[in-house]
Amino acid sequence: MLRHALVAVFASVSTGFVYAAAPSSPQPKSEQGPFKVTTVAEGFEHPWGLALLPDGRMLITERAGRLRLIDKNGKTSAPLQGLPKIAAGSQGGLLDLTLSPKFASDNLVYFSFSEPGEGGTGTAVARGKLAANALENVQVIWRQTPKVDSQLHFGSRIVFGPNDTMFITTGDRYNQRPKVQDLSTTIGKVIRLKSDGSVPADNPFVKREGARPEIWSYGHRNIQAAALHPQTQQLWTIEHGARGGDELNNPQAGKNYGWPVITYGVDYSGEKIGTGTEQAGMEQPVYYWDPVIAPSGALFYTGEAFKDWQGDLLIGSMTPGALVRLQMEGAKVVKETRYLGELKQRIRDVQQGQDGSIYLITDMPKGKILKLEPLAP
Ligand SMILES: [Ca+2]
Repeated sequence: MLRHALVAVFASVSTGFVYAAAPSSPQPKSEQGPFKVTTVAEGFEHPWGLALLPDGRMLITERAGRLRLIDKNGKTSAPLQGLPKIAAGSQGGLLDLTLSPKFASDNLVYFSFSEPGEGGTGTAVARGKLAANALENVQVIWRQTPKVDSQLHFGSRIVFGPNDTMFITTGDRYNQRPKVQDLSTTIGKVIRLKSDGSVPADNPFVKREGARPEIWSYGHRNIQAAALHPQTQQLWTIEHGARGGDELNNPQAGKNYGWPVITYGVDYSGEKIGTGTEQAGMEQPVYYWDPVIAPSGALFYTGEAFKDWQGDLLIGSMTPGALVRLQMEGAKVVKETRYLGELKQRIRDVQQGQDGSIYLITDMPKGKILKLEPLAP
């Protein structure tokens, strides 16, 4: 303890800052959860995003570029018509989807995808009106700039916030690290828009010359899990590190989350990345994982079915494959628990049903929709 205290004192003398190093995962073993698991539907090719409709139907994306409806009996539709041109391949394709907060009246579905264009591909977000067998009037409302020659690290979760805002998470496109700290690009950023795609007047960089006005926060590697906190209405994100260094963040307006300058991981080759784990002007993660969980899909649980889980953050893990539960006290993680490790499935998205049951999708060549319900009393 004394030694740590001394190190902290010297650090504050030498740099003028005292850092609170982020707490890391204790790497818990997967345990039996208080639920039974059933398969709702199956046979999806690398499903990526799931949305639960108010009438009991579901919408699911397949990375290969298909969007399907699933009725209440688990019957799956043919692919819906009306999607834009999608650059499917490697990690690219049709990715997240989410319903408009006013879906009951506007019938709008928002989705993210890898868009082909001059220079390569880029993450994009579009919206369209759900009809019986199509999305109608599809309109691209945001495009990542610039498009680059890469099929990796597209992000991309869509999360609605308060006051008609929406967040879009992105990635560093794997081979574009220098652009992540560059505010003239939207690579490695969290984006904040109005629901029609326009830029909110109170975004942090709207008045900074040379910066993209839609940027909310920067210095992110690849964010494939994100959720709005039900009480604070703030965005929480979980991003992929390289080898080690997956991070939980609570991104604040205009702040720099460090990639690729600071990280708790190393490169896949074992080589060091950046300068270390801490630097002035760069935020520490709330929590990090090493080894990684490969996070995708997240929500703050608010249901009645699993009362003990209310307020907890549930995250899909693709590697080793689990449902990760973080118990929170305010903005701090107090406990990590893992479930479903025995399935050895890549959990790609997590959604909550109206009755509090939890729906997961597995990112596999023949992926499934799984439903978690409480064990009979
Ligand atoms: Ca970081």
